Amino acid sequence: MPQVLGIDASTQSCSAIIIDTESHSVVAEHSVNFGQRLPQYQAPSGFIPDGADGQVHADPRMWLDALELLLSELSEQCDLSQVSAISGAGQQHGSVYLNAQWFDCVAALSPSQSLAEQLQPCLSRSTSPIWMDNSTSVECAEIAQALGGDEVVCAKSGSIAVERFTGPQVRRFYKRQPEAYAATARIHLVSSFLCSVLVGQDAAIDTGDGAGMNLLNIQSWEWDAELLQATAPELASKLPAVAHGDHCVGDVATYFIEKFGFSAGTKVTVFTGDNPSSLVGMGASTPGKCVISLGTSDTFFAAMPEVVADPAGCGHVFGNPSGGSMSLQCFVNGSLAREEVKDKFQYDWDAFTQAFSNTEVANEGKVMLPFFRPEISPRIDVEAPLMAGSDAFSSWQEADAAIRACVEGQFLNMKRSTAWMQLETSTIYLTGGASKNDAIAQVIADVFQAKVQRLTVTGSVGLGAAFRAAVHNHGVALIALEQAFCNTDSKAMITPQVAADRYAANAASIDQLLSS
Ligand code: ADP
Ligand code: XUL
Repeated sequence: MPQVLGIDASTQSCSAIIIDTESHSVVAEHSVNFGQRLPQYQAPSGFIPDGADGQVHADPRMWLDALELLLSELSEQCDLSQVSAISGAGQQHGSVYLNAQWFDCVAALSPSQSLAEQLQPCLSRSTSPIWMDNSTSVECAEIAQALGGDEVVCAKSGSIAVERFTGPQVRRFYKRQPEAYAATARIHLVSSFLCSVLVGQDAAIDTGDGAGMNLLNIQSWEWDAELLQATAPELASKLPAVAHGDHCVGDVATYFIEKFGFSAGTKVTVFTGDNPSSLVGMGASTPGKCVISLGTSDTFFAAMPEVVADPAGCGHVFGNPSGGSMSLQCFVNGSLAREEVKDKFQYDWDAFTQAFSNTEVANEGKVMLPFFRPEISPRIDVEAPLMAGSDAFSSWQEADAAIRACVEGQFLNMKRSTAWMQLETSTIYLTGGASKNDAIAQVIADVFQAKVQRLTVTGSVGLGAAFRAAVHNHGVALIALEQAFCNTDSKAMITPQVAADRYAANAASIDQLLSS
């Protein structure tokens, strides 16, 4: 059977795509938005707002309920018994804490009750810290000190100790709730948690998502004993196995066969992180293509021919699900920052887009770094945008200029922050929820002096997961899938409309804002 399913469990929604690997068509696509469909979890943007001390958590039962809704609604659109292989991806770094009941419970899921009802007793921590959490500065410093400095942690794990990464999050949990930590028998990532549920057994963490934990050694691709020791006691026994991206975890569990009509024997490939999966779905598995993803976070990433570390300590090396490694830089103030500026003026996306026609490129020198929450690229602990220009602009009296400044500032900052990757950026491949916005794409083209391309099939995270299921379970050639599904819409290509030096003064102002 040629149909494969890719699942994308991202920050704000859980989505699915089914593709036919013989006819090269999209069979079905569906998405469930957490905030809209599951308001009982009080997470309008996928996380519980207003956490104390930089804490950002979500309820893992919300992800389970969303998975059920997604598959139930998908089964109304198409026949899931035709799906022969599945893989998936999750928002990176977030962690799920489970007690010893987990192992038996996940293997005995009954279709007469929901996943959330059955797995709730297994949670040793009721909520999960996610990638937006920045509450662990103290723990990051402790881990760095124990290892002998940031450089050592970075050389081992591909990143310096980073607040949102799983290891520092685990350490904070261990320090603050030692009994609950002791009662934790397994710590999963969002990706490996959902994969485990799907196969009804404890699943491995892949090298793509595992490298976002400050626990995995990127030379050996095994848990690093020193990093584990610096993080929390007896951590090795609480972590699942590590697997490369081609690992087949098992067959889909009876729960999903009986409830949603999957066929017995449907194979499941190990899940990965949303960004590594997007790398595959964008047809960027081999070095040479540079991707910007505009999801909840903005990310900039590419497959790398060799491991390159960021001297500023803000970038990351992750495993590439297709082999080798990838580099990535993440910007916290992405889509939600654009939304904040839009909502400040009660604009909709059309009015937001129109603002670019009402203003000039480079915005008469008015610049903004829209850091509504502390930024990580670069690290700045502020909770309000940094602005420079006229008084009226800086006091939010110029709606259209503020919108242009927000977007221009985001990508001027992205350009300066990602220079360490030394990538050839004459073409940039754009994906994620905001990538459909031509005005944003034009700013990217102008700032980077690059052609901006988007794929005709959107949802690169789910598409990458579907590709991985087809490649690793059915031996389908990745190149054939890329040729069939990763076509760019040439009519929608955006090219630079201004000279390279047009942004020079604004770039200098951004440098100044960042250094002051
Ligand atoms: P994630 O995968 O992180 O859950 P998505 O890739 O689905 O997120 O992107 C969601 C974001 O896309 C929303 O937060 C929203 O700000 C943004 N978005 C949606 N439509 C537009 C638009 N027309 N212009 C700009 N941004 C948009
Ligand atoms: C990457 C990161 C985010 C999350 C959510 O390091 O923190 O991009 O993966 O998309």
